[in-house]
Amino acid sequence: MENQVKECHPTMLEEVLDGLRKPQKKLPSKYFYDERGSQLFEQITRLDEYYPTRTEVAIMRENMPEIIRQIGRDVVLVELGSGSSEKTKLLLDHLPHVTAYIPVEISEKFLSSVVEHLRKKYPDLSINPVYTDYTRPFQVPDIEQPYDHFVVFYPGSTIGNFHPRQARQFLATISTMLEPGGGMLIGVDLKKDNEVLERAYNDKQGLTARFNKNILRHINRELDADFSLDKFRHCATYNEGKGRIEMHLVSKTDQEVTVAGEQFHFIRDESIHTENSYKYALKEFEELVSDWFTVENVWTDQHNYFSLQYLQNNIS
Ligand code: AVJ
Repeated sequence: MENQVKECHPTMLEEVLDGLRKPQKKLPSKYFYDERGSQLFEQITRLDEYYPTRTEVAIMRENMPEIIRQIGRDVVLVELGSGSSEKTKLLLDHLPHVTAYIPVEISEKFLSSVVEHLRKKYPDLSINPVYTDYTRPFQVPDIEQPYDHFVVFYPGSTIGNFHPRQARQFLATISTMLEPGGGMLIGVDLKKDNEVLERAYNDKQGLTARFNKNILRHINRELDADFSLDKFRHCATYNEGKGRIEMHLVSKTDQEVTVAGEQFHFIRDESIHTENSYKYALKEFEELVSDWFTVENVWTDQHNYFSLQYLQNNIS
């Protein structure tokens, strides 16, 4: 992978203030993931209502030999937003020879404890964690051992958090990072019945609501802000026209909130848009990636809820 030119990127404070100054207030969904947020997300993945994780893991288990063949030998596996690395363990248990594993994760505390666990479980594997926000250019550690190619593992349909325009930009960046022969193993959530979708983001236990509100807690701690979590309610609906689940935090009352000395006014029922989760038809996704990647393989479940895809880098 080539090193990237370091550009000027806004800080968390700039991104947060920028979002809150908009007529429709919004916050970048990556700020859900402090240590607590990462743990809450792990709990969400085990909910009955939340089909994506369970379905993706089942797809992996059912198609393992083919997936392994597709990834190939002597691979450097880069995982973006590695979280608990649960799905990676499935791959690592089956891949014949992995040169190195590079988990990339924004939550430092969370990643360091996962890496500790992985080093015990795979003592012979070279693990080179990168603690960063992978939506910004980052340097991939030098790989000392000989390797054949890079594969970027991007499971969970996290690509759905990007607006399609941003997703294209992101794919273009990944494509320039990959040397010839490289590819991407990516999870993509599919369009389906609205009810199934909405249930997945409105669980009975209220875990998704806590996860959503955790973004305010994270901002309070990190940026000297004074959001009261009790004064907002969780809202998640499927926007059919745009093909996305939208999560919002809705103000229960008129209120003022201060972030790093700047005041923000909320009227009752005004929302902060905290997340988009785009759902794709297979054709739409193929079209989305086509400037940079060829869809080599698509694996799905029996209900066509979710897909795991192998994208081959076009650019050589
Ligand atoms: C991790 C981005 C794939 O969009 O389904 C779960 C995050 N948000 N519940 C998703 C999430 C609310 C999740 N992704």
